[in-house]
Amino acid sequence: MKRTGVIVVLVACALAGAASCGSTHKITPALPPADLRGRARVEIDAAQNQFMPATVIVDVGTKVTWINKDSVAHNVEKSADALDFGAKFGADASVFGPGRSYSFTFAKAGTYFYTCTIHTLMSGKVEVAAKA
Ligand SMILES: [Cu+2]
Repeated sequence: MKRTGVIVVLVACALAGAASCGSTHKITPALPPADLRGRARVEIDAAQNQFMPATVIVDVGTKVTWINKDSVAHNVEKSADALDFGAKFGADASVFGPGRSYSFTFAKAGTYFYTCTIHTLMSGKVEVAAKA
């Protein structure tokens, strides 16, 4: 009986996505980061209610553009307890509807968590690496 309970919890977490189980900074889907260092511009799709790739590694100074490829509005907002992005960050649903895009240039190294507050399992992370 006890073992069945553990399995039920694991399945529930898998179905709900990692963000609902444990740290608020779990990124879904939990795929390896896309290492996009060496590029001046990087694009992240908002598609099927996910940011893809959800985790990217970029250089300081890279311009990241989020593109809404869904048929519904999303937003891009700093996660509640995330590192200060160093400048005004984010796009609300009125400017990030279907087909719209939003860009932000990361000026400081660090790990930046963001989310769509409409779809709470929709979250991402930008790891900004200091140039070697
Ligand atoms: Cu959304």
